[in-house]
Amino acid sequence: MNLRKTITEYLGEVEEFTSAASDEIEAFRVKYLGSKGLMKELFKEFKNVPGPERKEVGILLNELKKRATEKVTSLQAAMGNASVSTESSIDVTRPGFPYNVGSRHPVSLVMNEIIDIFRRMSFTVAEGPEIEDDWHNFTSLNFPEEHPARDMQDTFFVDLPGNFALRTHTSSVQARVMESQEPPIRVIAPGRVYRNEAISPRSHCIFHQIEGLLIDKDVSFADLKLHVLYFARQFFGEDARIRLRPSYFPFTEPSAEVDVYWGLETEADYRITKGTGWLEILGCGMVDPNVLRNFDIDPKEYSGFAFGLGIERIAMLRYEIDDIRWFYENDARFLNQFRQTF
Ligand code: 2NM
Repeated sequence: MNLRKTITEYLGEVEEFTSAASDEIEAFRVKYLGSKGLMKELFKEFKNVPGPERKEVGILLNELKKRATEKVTSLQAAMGNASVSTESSIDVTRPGFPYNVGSRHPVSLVMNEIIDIFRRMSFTVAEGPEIEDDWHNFTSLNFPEEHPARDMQDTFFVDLPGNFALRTHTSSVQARVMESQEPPIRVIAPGRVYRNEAISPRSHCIFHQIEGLLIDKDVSFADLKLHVLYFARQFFGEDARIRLRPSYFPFTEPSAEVDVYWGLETEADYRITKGTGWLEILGCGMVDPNVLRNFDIDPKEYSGFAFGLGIERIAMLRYEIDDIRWFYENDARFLNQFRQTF
């Protein structure tokens, strides 16, 4: 092996090598300077070089090592600078619009729309804890001790000292409002509630409600009807029609369920309204005097109405969503359909 010739060839190769790719530069480094690399091999070979040539070959060998090292250092430095400069530079050719700012969840969209309607009717928004005690979630609201809602089957109890559960409705927020404020009261309580129910296309153990409460002097059932009708027309359109059916809730007497007329033209209308043309949108009633008394509000002086509606139900109608579970899957294909661009 003519070592001098070999080294000269490698010097040429080192001279010509160039790359901006980190893996190529690393391969070059390993080839020349790695622990089993060319330089190791050539230095081993150097031991066999006869005396008269040793000085010249030795100088060449050191030169090759120096050049290879310099090459790696300079290419790595250039690459580092290049990547820094692309990251910090702004691509002025990128389109500025549409600008994707993500999306609001359909539950939030509907919740905000309903909140806005009641804000315009001078209701304020109240919030409260999701872990509630028995008094605020049940007892103060006239739920008898043996009411089925208090059962393990319906309520998620929380393993804390005291009698705590995940709130089953946002009425617990209204309870806290009545506890801390004097009438007149006009509040809505939007929020997440929990019920120990089997999960199906129509129901989930987590969902969202907006409940409303109005207490003042001389509040009548006619006022309740007026507010509900006004809401229905704001939300479903100016020509919306409603009907009230008698119902039962522990905290209201009398109580009613409210339907909005949906129509009965298409096959889907038949399916959605079960052939009636009417759709239930909320429950409501006059606040039971027992509830008022629990908060030291005199039922002879004051009366009030309350209502509650499920957001997911309304959102499913508005956006034609056929399975409530879509709301909690965080599937981007679902959520992106509500994306807004600016
Ligand atoms: C409903 C139906 C009827 C309701 C009652 C109260 C409170 F706290 F004032 F007693 N808040 N919300 C109520 C009444 C809720 O949901 C279907």
